[in-house]
This record gives sequence, structure tokens and C-alpha cells, in this order.
Amino acid sequence: MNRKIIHIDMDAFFAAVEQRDFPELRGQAVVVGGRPDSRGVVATCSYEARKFGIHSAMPTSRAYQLCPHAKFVSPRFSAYRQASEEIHKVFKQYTDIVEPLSLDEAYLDVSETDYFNGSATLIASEIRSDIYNAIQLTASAGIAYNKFLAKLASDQNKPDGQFVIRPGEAEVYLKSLPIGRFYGVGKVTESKMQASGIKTGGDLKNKTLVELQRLFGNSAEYYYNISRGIDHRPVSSNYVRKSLGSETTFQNDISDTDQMLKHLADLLHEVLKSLLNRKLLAYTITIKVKYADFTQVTRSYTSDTVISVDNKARQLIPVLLAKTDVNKRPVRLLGVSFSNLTSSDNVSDSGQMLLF
Ligand code: TTP
Ligand code: MG
Repeated sequence: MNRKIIHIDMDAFFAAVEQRDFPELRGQAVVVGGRPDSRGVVATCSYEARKFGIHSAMPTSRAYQLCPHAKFVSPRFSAYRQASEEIHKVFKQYTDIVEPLSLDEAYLDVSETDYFNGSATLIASEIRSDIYNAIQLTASAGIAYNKFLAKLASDQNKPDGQFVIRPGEAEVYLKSLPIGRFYGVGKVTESKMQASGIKTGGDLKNKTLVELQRLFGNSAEYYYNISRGIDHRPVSSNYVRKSLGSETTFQNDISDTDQMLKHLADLLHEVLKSLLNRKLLAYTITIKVKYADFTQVTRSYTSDTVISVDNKARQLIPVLLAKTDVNKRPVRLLGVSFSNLTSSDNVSDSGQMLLF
């Protein structure tokens, strides 16, 4: 299955925060970094300043030569950290598979996100608008089926834009791309590639794996793959999930227990699939019942052994449902969730198949 990865990158991040907080800086060439008379460098600058050729890591004295009327400001890291936290709150509303790269940049895996029928393009534009509404800063997004392409794509329509690379489009896109724009190709590698006649993605793709191994040793396979738009690296978040579940509210309240069991079986199927995708196993299962009068109860069962395998969960559901009042009271919502989760790598008999 193709993954759906979004790379979000804030526009002129530090400079945009300064322009937001100090209106007199809006529309101006703003350079955030060391003082122009110091030996400091530019951390970043507004898009207005970029027109003068100013960019990150340039000595501020050089930036001053290029644009003496620019506003030079010192960084305020606490403001940037605060904005970064808000951005992450937005991400968390869409997925918990978030890998931050820096204060203003992250990969999100939205393969499992159901919003907008799972359209990553619409999810990305909603995330950007949520960010703007929360902190009045613009972000750009790249949408693709892996991290390498998503990161390239987020640069394409900057600032305040987004770009999608679909399966099948990558090779054409990469063919004419200057080799220096490939993530993982640093300055040294770039000159080495140039020296070997590799100037674009197309040139890189024309090299055989053996040739690349001769030139770049262990990194050869990475370069070989990215020139073909292949990148299997997962979006790795260090977020630890405590529970995983799904629930459904009915259009009309239901009173038939068999019908409830059927809905619970569907929910269970869905949650087991998500557990499997996340390589998780569970020791506790909980069902949730909300009655027509909006009061709700949960019933749980915890085992010493994992219960998300071998049909155990399915057998527990009628037992848990029997501990509620569903035969007396109509029901408007049912839910199934698992908690006490563990990575399947941690379980000795992880070879066990998840059956559902
Ligand atoms: P970037 O995302 O590289 O740059 P940016 O957000 O300023 O501009 P854009 O993405 O629109 O091209 O970096 C994010 C922030 O990290 C940036 O605002 C300042 C900081 N930074 C440094 O402090 N030093 C650096 O060399 C770079 C590249 C960034
Ligand atoms: Mg940025």
C-alpha cells in the first residue's frame, strides 16, 4: 500500500514570528541573526530580504552589504519554541505519527487518517489553515508517498503553498532536479557528483549501483534509490500511544443485541487492523456503550497475555457486552478500544499471527 506522507515546513520561520509580533517589520527585509557589525551569521531572513540575495548561514556583515536598510534583529528563541509547540498541537489532531526535524519542520504519516476521506492533499491544506488560525504564521507542505519526496515537494510552492508528487510522477520530477537539492546530498558529495558528471537526478539515475558503490561506498544504495524516488524510511515518532480505539454513533438508537454485536465486530476489525499497522499488541480491551439518554459505561478485560491475537478479543466482546444494560436500554454509540499496549517486537512469540 502507498503511504501518505506530509512534510510541513514553516515559511521564513524566525523572521515570520518577528514580523507577526512587531507589525513595523511587516513588508520589510528582516534579517534574524547576529548584529551586522558582529561576526555572526544570518539564521534566517524574510522573503523581502531574500530578494537581495540574503540567505541563512551568510555572515551578517555580508547581508548588510547586500541590503543596508534591512532590519537586523536578534533571535527570540522562546517565541519560536512557543510557536513550534502550537504547530505540534495541530499535527496531533490529525495523526500521532509525527517526526519533528527542527522547530519548524516535521514529517507526518497520515496513511491512517480518515479526515477528508483520507485525502492527504486536503489534510495538508487544512493543517496549514489550522496553523494560520492558531498562530498567524504560514506554512508550506509537500505531499508524497515517502519522506524524501515529501520534503522536496514542500519547497516547490513556498511560501504559503503546497505541492503533491504522486506515484508515477516522481521520476519525471527528479530527472531535471539539480543534484544539490537532493536531501542527503551535502556540499562535499555534491562536488564529488559534479566531478563525476552527475548534475541532475537524471544523471544520478543513469549510474549503475556498482558505479555508485565505487564512488560513494555505503551510501550508494541510498543515492540509487532516491534517483528513482524510492525511500522506505518510516516516519518515526517517539510518541508512545496509550490506547487505540474506534467508535460509532448510530443515526437511530438500536436495541437489538445481535445488531450491536455486528457493529462491535466491525469496530474490532478496524482497530485490530490499526494495531497491526502500528506493530502493537494489547493486554486490555474495553468496550464503551452510550445509552440513548447519553449516559455511558465502559467494560474492560485485562489479561496476562496479549489479547489482540488469536480471536481472543472477538470472544471477549459478547462477555463484556453482557455486563451492560443493553438488553434493557437502547444504545446510541458503541466503541472498542485497546490499551496496555506493547510493541510486537517486545513479545516473545511475536511470530504469532493477528487473526481478524
Ligand atoms: P528553514 O525551514 O530552513 O528556513 P525558514 O523557515 O526560515 O525559511 P523557508 O523554510 O521559508 O525557506 O529553517 C527554519 C528556522 O531554523 C529558520 O527560520 C531559522 C533557523 N535556522 C538557523 O538558525 N540557521 C540555519 O542555518 C537555518 C537553515 C535555519
Ligand atoms: Mg522553514
